[in-house]
Amino acid sequence: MSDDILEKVRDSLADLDLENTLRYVEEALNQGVDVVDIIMKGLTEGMKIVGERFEREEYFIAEVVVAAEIFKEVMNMLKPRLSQSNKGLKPIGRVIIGTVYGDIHDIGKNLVAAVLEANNFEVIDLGVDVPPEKFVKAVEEYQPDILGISALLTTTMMNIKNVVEALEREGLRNKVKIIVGGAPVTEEFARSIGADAYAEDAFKTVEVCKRLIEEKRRGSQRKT
Ligand code: B12
Repeated sequence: MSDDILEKVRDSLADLDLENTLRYVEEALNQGVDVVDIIMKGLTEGMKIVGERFEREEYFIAEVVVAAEIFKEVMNMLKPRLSQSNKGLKPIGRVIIGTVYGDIHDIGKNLVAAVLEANNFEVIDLGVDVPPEKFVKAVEEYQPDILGISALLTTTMMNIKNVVEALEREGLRNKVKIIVGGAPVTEEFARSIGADAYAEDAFKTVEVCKRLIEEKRRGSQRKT
């Protein structure tokens, strides 16, 4: 039953049909389907299909832009439902997040930020196309527990390394845990550039960030 409606959400997003995407998301909510499933099995899977159609040249940039807009609109509607009642609670930790220089993809980063906030992290979002100096300045200014860096292109992935190196040069590397992610990024890559952690999706990110905070509080500099 719930798989059926999630397939409809997935396919209407993939077919760039805003009206039906919203309708099926409403229906899924009315059926009691978990918001997490709507996001991961419906919207994210739909976006994967859009990527595949783009690769096969069935879609062009214009279609991908429309899909991105639908995704964002639905997320605006779902975001309040993601939040647990954190009001009055002390945040678990502070996270700065941004998409690397040369890269303007932000749907995944925004989703990570929204899910972290819903799980009681304080999040400072630096946006997209963020140069290393801006990451460095933000780490200096806000002294976060964690820095999250997103890259969606194989060509911009290496720019994450420049951020890690810039933090090292400024003597800030040991003050912050670094987590990286985005479609082309892997655990192996994360290790190879000296990041502390990798997470494959927004919900895993919460788990990993909690672990990083504990490690940081224990004062351990051990790589994860
Ligand atoms: C939407 C999209 C766009 C939109 C972006 C709109 C926006 N506001 O973000 C637009 C149209 C602008 C775009 C442009 C381009 N794109 Co594009 N795009 C996509 C597409 C279809 C979907 C990406 C997406 O939003 N997915 C949904 C989200 C929810 O998933 P996600 O981003 O992977 O995020 C999750 C995880 O990765 C992780 N995560 C993400 N960030 C972080 C950060 C941290 C810290 C952590 C822990 C985890 C984490 O958690 C997220 C949530 O669960 C992908 C296809 C794909 N398969 O990824 C191509 C894709 C990424 N794009 C691609 C390309 C080539 C381009 C362009 C170069 C096209 C062009 N010729 O102009 C430009 C580049 C522009 C630039 N300089 O950045 C290629 C990249 C190929 C490669 N390997 O390098 C892809 C893979 C498409 C393809 N199959 O060819 N694109």
